[in-house]
Amino acid sequence: MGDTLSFEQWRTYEEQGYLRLGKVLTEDEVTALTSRIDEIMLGKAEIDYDKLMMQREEGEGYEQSAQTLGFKGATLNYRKIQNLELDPVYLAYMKKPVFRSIAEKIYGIHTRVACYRAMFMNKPAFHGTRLVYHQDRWSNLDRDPLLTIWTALDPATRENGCVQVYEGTHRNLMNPSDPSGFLTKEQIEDLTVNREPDYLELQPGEAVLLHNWTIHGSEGNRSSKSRRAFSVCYMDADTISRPAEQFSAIFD
Ligand SMILES: O=C(O)CCC(=O)C(=O)O
Repeated sequence: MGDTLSFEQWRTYEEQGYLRLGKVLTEDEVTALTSRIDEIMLGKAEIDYDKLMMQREEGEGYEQSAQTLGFKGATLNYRKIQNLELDPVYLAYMKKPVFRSIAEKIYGIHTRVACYRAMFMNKPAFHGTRLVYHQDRWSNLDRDPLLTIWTALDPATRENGCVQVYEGTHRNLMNPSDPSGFLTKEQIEDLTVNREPDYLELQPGEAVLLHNWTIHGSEGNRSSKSRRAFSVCYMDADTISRPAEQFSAIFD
């Protein structure tokens, strides 16, 4: 794809709260990212593991681990790995010109953009926790990040727990005073009773632009292959968090 979105694409994004971007990675680039994350999970990467948030999925005789800094054993059975902006291979992907132009459109050309979260999300074969419907927002920030790019590294299918979204839900914040963006049981019932979500089935190397308020979630993986993905949330670099955190600038 090119480095800028068309007028039509922006209109679809504004209506839906998400947009399928199509292929943003070549096959070789996908292989570079998948090999790298496997290397990280297996403890073979030259990286400061003490700075990576690594959460192990349950399985292989382990409970799901806490989301804490540091390596938790050589296994491909990780659920989540955060702080991947510290990895040069992932950082290079995050800086692609197309993402810069999307960030400029969303935050304005004079806004410095930082990474709020650069996160590997994995659903190992026959595993993977169900992620209940939520909006991506955090009340410890003085303004909401608005932009997430979710990229499939493996095929993402209904069977292996692709992301499911509800169109048009980006217009309202469901629980403004709640610290997290998770919907209540009643809100989920109301939302799902008469409506199917859009299942974001994607090929490896395809990405979706998501407004952070778009309600989304995913099921577990019922297949024999992993569902690896990379999700990056870009924020206004002037965002203040409590307690204070440092965020790495991505686009100056
Ligand atoms: O990968 C998933 O299943 C969901 C990821 C998610 O919630 C996110 O990227 O914000």
